[in-house]
Amino acid sequence: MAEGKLYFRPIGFLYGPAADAAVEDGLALPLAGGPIAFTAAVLIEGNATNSRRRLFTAQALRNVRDSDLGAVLKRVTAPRPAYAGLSLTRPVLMGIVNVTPDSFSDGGLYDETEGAITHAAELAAAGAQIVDIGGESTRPGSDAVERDEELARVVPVLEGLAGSPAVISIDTRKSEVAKAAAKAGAKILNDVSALTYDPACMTVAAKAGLAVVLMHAQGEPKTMQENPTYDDVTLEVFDYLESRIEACVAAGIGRARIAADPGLGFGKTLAHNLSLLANLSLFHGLGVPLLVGASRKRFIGGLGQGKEPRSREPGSHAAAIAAAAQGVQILRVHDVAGSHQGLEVWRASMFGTEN
Ligand code: YH5
Repeated sequence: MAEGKLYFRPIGFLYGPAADAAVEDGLALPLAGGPIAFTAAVLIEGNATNSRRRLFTAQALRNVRDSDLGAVLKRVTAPRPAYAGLSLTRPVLMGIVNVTPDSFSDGGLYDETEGAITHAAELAAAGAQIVDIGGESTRPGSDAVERDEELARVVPVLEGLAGSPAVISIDTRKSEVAKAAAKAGAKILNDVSALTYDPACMTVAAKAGLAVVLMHAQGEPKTMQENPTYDDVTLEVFDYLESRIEACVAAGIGRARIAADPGLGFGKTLAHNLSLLANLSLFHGLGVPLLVGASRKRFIGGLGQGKEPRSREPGSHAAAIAAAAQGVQILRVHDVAGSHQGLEVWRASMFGTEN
């Protein structure tokens, strides 16, 4: 059947008891092991420049005899093991902690360190199961930060977080920072270059037993928003993440320790970001947990009004819920308390309050 590669986008989602009942009756299939189920799927055959789309119901899929389809179905429906010790059956919040001079008014390293430790503790108390500590701004237009500067920013914060109930994630592209972070207790390496900026990150993650987040980006932070182009953004991002997952597995980072992220805002126009958001469920075909970070990014303001990052919160909450509704397991957010409230209300309305 397949001409070229086969991609699979689950659609028609059911939640909670309705999902369980439909799976039981063979009318739906579990998305990444549940508790969301999908009742149909778009099969995409081809590549980024030439592809064909066909819609199948979950029932009709059972009559398709194709080994590529069998393999992708297995990846899409298989339960995801715990990631960095966290169960993924409910949305997990990753709270963002920036340890960069521009996020605090008066500079001084002591204030910066204390401020970041306090902020991380507040995020954990508000419902963040992961706190992501970053000492290099990778926003559009940012310059790279020297290794020693980045180490000086993040290591005291990581040390101050020893004993925190949250899983600690280090947002870095540098192996020396990843190594120091692992030593200070970080369990996740969140790398916006998917371990390509500094290839030694791969060895550090494998040796230290870190879980990793592999994020897609086109270009370098400084220039990535100048003229990003794709033939088909979702298929190209999918292929890239798939190849990075395979590279990590080959380097000894177990599949259970890998999460994938389409990298909203990283070398993407508004249209690219919206395509990715609308097609997030495709990425379950990677067979690993998914992470999405839309929080306060420029494209949120590009839709509503929102010039100031803080005024982008309502749109950020909507994006987080839209991602969770497609089964994205981990959401990277600034406003943990607000996101937690929004997701809990969404969950209770869609799943009922029993589980
Ligand atoms: C991400 O998506 N993003 S740093 C520009 C903004 C606001 C926020 C005001 N690290 C991600 O958060 N790691 C960053 O406009 C990330 N996924 C993962 N895994 C950029 C950021 C931001 C940029």
